[in-house]
Amino acid sequence: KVTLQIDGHSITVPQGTTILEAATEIGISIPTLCHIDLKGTCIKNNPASCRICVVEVEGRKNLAPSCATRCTEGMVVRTSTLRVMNARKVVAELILSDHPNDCLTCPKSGNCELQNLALRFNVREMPFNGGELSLRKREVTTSIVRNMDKCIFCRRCESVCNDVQTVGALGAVRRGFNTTIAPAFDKKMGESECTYCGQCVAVCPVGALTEHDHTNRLLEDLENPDKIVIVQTAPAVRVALGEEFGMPAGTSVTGKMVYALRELGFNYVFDTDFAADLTIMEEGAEVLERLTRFLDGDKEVCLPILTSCCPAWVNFFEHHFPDMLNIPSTARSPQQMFGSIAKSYWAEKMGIPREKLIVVSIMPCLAKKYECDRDEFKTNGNPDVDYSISTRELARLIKRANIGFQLLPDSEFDQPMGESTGASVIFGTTGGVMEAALRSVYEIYTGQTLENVNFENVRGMDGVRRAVINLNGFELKVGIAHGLGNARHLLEDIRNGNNEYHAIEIMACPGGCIGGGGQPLHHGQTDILYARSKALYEEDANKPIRKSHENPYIQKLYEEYLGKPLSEKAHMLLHTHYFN
Ligand code: HC1
Ligand code: SF4
Repeated sequence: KVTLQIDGHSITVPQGTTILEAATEIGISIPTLCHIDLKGTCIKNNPASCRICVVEVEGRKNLAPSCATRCTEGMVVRTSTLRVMNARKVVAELILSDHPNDCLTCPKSGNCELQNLALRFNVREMPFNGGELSLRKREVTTSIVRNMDKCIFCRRCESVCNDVQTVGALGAVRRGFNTTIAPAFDKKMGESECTYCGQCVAVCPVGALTEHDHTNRLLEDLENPDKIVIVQTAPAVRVALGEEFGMPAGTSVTGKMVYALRELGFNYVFDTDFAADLTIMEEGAEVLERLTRFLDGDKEVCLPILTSCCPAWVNFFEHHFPDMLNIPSTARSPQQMFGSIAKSYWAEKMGIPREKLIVVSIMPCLAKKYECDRDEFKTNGNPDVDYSISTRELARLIKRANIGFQLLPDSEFDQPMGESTGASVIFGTTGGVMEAALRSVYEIYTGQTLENVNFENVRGMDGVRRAVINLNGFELKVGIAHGLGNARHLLEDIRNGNNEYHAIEIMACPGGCIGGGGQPLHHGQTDILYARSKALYEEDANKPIRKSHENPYIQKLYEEYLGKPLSEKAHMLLHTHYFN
């Protein structure tokens, strides 16, 4: 342990603690820009390159970057002397000298860390402006917009893409004034191995990486009298949307969200959770089918089975594990199952022609935009889900439509595709899909009622988790990974023949969908992820039905339309195939 003084306060911290960490512990908030450390996940970037966090250390001539300077015994630190404040302001002014000053039209305005610092440092003029501005590329993909003239070289995106996701789609290319952050050889993101997970967007402090906004398209559709516009909402959206309206992280706003969607003009408000229950029916049946074959001694059976609801994960394994495409479940994601059922079963029931029906999804995710656009989810060019908007886009729409979100009453989803169980709502957090599957697989496999539906041993935030579930004497070994780097380790193990699992859940984003690239920005605070996760488990606990196979409208859907899980019709509408 070492004891030091920061701004006159004495503090004792473990060896190795940085000045920034020590200061944070006693409530002194030193400004940062390039630094990010999402404790409890592996999201971390600490190049100490921006110099915004400098402090004075007694006895040292130069100012020290607090994010990279370790505390030592007897150190005396000052974080807010005039010299320090002026140095930070000059650093901000220098960054701004090569940054477009179009804050008014920037998609990050109001949520931009550079803008916040300029305000905090009282920057009132641009002393270094007037020189040449570096012109860098703009690229629009289905999911992400890359506006590189706004890039400040914090390298957060690069760290998250390389170290956390192990995709390696972003890095510095070219030199000097022409340097930019891009895929290798300055290729387009759309031509790289980018999975559209959106984690680079989630950590970008400025407007260099943002989502592809579909809100104007949606407003036009909602105005069009020839269209019936329906919406589905992903599990993770309801526990994060409130943050955009000043509510504490982890406030569940399901009822207000439904009310707001009706106010916006959607004809029907449905729930992706309904389709998550349907996913469990199909994926659960696949698990049981493969297990039965395995127990019968079939040597050809593919185990472990991997979940397939996360589109960035699907993209990742298609690129990096093309030799293992037979392992993942063939079940489509809940988003796509919803679209498929809405444009077949429901549209037929309602007498709505396919071309008249627009299906929109609200997702915590940016890869969902790309998933909507995949050819295998289209019929004669018409997508099952027309497009997806993120939690942040929905919040912007609600504000634009003058809806006072905080004061809204609760409203209920429409039926039948608004009915869901507790099992489906936990899909939004890491481990939730596995837990939902276990609740159904257990009962169907053993024929016994599961009294305690809480599988605590698959919950939590550790990057890779293992659990053994006793199914009437058979030990089912399950694994859970979140973050693509963790997933890669698991898959490489399996490729090398070290397979200790029967079933694995993988989500691309740290925390699962609650930490998706389309969620309100966490600005490096891990507490937010824990609060969102806790709120999902609370919603689950408060649901009258907590097992997917007990959803009465899912039972009806099979009776009236699909027959049984893995039937020919179910295969056609609810399953998919993978490409390399
Ligand atoms: Fe997800 Fe899923 S849980 S992928 O994380 O399986 O995005 O929330 O909607 O499709 O249900 C996301 C969340 C979401 C799907 C479901
Ligand atoms: Fe990398 Fe994900 Fe960003 Fe693509 S979206 S560049 S995979 S972090």
